[in-house]
Amino acid sequence: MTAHPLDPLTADEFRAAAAVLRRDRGVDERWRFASIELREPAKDLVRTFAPGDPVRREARVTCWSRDEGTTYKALVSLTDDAVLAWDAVPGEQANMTLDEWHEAHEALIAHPDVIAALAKRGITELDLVLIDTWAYGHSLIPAEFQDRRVGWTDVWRRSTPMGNPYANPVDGLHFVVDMNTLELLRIEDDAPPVGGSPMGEYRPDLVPGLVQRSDVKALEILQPEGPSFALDGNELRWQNWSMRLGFNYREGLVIHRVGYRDGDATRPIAHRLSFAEMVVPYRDPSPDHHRRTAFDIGEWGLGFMTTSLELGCDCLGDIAYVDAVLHDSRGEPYTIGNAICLHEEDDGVLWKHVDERAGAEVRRSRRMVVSFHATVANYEYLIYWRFYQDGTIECEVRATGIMVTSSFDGEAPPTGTVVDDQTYAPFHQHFIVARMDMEIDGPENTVVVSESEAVPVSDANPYGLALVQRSRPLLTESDGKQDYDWAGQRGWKVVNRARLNRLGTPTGYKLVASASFPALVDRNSPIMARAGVIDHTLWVTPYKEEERWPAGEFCNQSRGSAGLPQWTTADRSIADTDIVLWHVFGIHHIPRPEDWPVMPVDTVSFSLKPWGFFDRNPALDVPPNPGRCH
Ligand SMILES: [Cu+2]
Repeated sequence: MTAHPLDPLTADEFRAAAAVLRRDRGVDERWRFASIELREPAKDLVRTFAPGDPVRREARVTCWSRDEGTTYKALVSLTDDAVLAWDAVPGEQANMTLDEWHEAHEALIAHPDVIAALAKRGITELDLVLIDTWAYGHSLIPAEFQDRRVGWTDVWRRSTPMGNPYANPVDGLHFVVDMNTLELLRIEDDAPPVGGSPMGEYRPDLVPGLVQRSDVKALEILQPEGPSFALDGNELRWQNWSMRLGFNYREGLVIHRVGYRDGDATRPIAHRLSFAEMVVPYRDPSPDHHRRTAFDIGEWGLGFMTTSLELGCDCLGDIAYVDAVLHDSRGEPYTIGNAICLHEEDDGVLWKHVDERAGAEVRRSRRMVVSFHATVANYEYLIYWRFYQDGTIECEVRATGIMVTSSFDGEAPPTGTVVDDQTYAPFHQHFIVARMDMEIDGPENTVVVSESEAVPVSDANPYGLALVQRSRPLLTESDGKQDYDWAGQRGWKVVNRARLNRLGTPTGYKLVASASFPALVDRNSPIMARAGVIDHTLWVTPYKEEERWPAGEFCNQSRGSAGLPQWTTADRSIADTDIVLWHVFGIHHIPRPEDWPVMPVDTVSFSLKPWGFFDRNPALDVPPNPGRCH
């Protein structure tokens, strides 16, 4: 039984979606399912849904035949057991699948030419070799392979069976592989540098001479009365907050229907929050790195990359976990246990004042954390959505894991940081695109850009102290392409101009950006053609159901221009309408020596802060810390 129309697909529903296409469209064992996901119902149906209402379920499916090669998109009615749409998408490659990644390794490691190339470098223990397939962009694919589904591989070598493969790059050796036939198309075998002897291990038993510090005492989080949140199906409620949790192959965690109870009513803030793309161009033109322009979401999928969490390690406290169900490339469901972590955290002081007569009033801040972790080959992304008692929503990303490295002889290349003996980590960038389908007090919202301006000295401003805010609404999509500007402290508010607060101003939420950086990419580069989204801090579009992927639906081998750059050429109105906010943020990663051999988390974030959404501080009613303060 489906409890709510936004609940993710169940294992049975994945099976049913695949079965309908096998029965009605001849999808046989030679096909792969790239993705199966819920087609979310229309927003007005969701808004008016009441428990017990009938629910119609539909699945979107992308699949292709390994023999014929054409990608197909299907819409399947699970309720009616029927195919509603079946469209060929010639010239596009579906996202990569984990099955292909594993199968490419198996096929290549058994190939005599691969074995010979490894032997030439003195590598004969094949069990220690990892062949790691990357997707790569269309214009970089050799002309004769352009019509194929291709992968480009790195080769890594473990020093010991449990050693870190990314500790030892097999420099200059790459395979171009047909992902459908698993045929080895080409070997790129450049003479490797002599290199040095880097130490790239991080497991304590493998780090020579490592003595773990002995002065770390136990730290336990106790919640004797249990947590303050409640999970009912996929609906999470905590203090005044409510939201629904979703999950799919591509975005991983999706948070729907975010609302805040204010008096008797729950006021909507966002219809849907997720990460819609992550683009990671490596900024090193050397043959070992020039094809590295990963679309971690569009090519690989944050959901597919999600890993299980472990109590006491990943999350601390009174935890509730939510499992996620996804599917393999045969359409068979599988479960990622403990995929989403729900817990509360103490967050220091929320507000405080000491009065000489009345003494101190101090409240501790607590936050509700909804998180998940994805491992994308060498890298980890830890994603935290945090909801605070003062109405703030904060989204934090922590990047950790192992950096890609190469060996060098002589001078280090200027496009990386030396992190070990004759070993460098190339500069690269992680552009994350948060998709925020906002709904401040209702669907019709407007974005206002505000900047601070110093007023010149004049009779009215004799001391030059006056500072004013200049604000204007963004009316069309071309207006909505916004860049961060530190000098003016530029910021953006999503407001509902039809809903005024006690002070007579529109209710709103402000996007507080703190991790924006310029793309610093040549306009004529292939990556800019494929990922034009990285060119702005903010994009605003009117909501359209099919506009979900900011760098295009099919990023794998994409040629370019799909997604936000294309949609926004229509220059549609974005005033007083159902808008989607796309925020580009991330890490301009100039590696540090300390990022090696495993990176301490590099943390970036942004916030959505109430700005006139409430009439005053909404956290006046937070009581002193139970049992501690008075
Ligand atoms: Cu990085």
